[in-house]
Amino acid sequence: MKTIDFSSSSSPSDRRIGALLRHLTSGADSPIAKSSVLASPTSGVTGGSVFAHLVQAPEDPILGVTVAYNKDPSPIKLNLGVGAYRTEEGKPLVLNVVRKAEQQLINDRSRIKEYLPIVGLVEFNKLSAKLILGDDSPAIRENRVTTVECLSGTGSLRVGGEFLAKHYHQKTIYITQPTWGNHPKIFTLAGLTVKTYRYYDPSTRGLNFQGLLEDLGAAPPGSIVLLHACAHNPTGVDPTIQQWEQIRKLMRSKGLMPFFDSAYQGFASGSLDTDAKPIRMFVADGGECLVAQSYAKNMGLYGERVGALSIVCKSADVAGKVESQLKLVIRPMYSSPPIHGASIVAVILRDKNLFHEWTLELKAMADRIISMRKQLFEALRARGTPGDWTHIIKQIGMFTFTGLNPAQVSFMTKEYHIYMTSDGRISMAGLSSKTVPHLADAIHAVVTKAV
Ligand code: PLA
Repeated sequence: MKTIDFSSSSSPSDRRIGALLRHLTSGADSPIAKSSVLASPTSGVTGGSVFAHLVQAPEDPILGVTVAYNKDPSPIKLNLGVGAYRTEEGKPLVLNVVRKAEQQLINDRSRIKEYLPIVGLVEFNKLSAKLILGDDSPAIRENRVTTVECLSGTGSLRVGGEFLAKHYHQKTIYITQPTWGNHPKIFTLAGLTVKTYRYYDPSTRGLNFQGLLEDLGAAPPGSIVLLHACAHNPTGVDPTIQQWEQIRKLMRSKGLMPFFDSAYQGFASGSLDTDAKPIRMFVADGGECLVAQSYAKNMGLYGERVGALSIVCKSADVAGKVESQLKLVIRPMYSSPPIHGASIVAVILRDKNLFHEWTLELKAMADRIISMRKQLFEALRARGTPGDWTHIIKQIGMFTFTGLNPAQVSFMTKEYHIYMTSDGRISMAGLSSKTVPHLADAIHAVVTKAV
């Protein structure tokens, strides 16, 4: 339908009609107002909502656990769902070094709140690439790495996924079976086809290395492969360095494209360098890869949504073109990233003393998680709980993949107010010496009960 703008017409009679229309439509009960509003399904006057047909969507399998936990009035409730670090007192932790960095930022009156460039805070990007690839990385020295600040790990994966969907010749990404529940959704929405490769063997509660090699060996040449850099989520099972080397050789021989998800650098071993080793092995061979970094866990900056996507290229020339195209992905998605979280990270990474302090705080978090593993294992042993629970101490990082089934999880939630994801994953970082006995009691009850 063509609409005529009477108000701007040069004809006096048209302008009069325009004025009359405006007059008639300005009153709520004017005939024209009523009829035109009635005809509009989005108006407040007519009956049903245009969204009435929607079905209630289920809660997110991980974040929904917190929603359920928050509704539970029980004083003994325990949230082991989302991977968020808690202190021995069960409280969220803001790192001391983060407080110091924030104070520095606040004290600096010259700081402004202008938009960042599309690629984010340039200093943060440089420091992030160094943190993950190493101070002495030849790829950085040769300007072959392009890094863009993104919205934490999730945003980095999404931007990387969309970039690949647009510009890479292979549109299939292989992800581990099982994996973090958001991976398939992120990559599907980014425009890639998602397939899985074998990773975890429930019978050994360890790595199915043979299955992994077979599946990657059978993937079409050039396929993208998502690799958890360390502290695999949800299983806590990582390849050894020797196995990583075999994976690298196989992938390079088939031209598979590595896409690393590094959400837990420093959380697995307590050392930033050790946890970055698999990535550095791939970069050292001169080949290309993508790396998504998150500062949510290792700097405790969960809600600041700060992360980075690095793409290691064969030459500086290619890296420049890649960056120009990444900007075209980011600009219509969220325009440019936030300034605060990236500034905190930059302050810490650029200052030797703060950096050192951070590594100590990070190690303390990693050590507390390791100690929780030992305590839970001992508590089950003390109770004579049937089954082999050594995987609790063997697995790495934030999570233990207990092997409990959904019915057992649901029993523990109902009877013991312990909240965890239905796949039996528990966040060791949510546990404390005080709550270990309660969890051990619940596990003991559920495995001796034949739920
Ligand atoms: N990649 C992996 C493997 C993750 O486990 C997570 C977070 C992310 C990326 C994304 O983290 P970010 O966007 O916050 O940086 N996984 C959590 C939280 C800790 C979540 O589900 O969002 C988890 O409980 O699994």
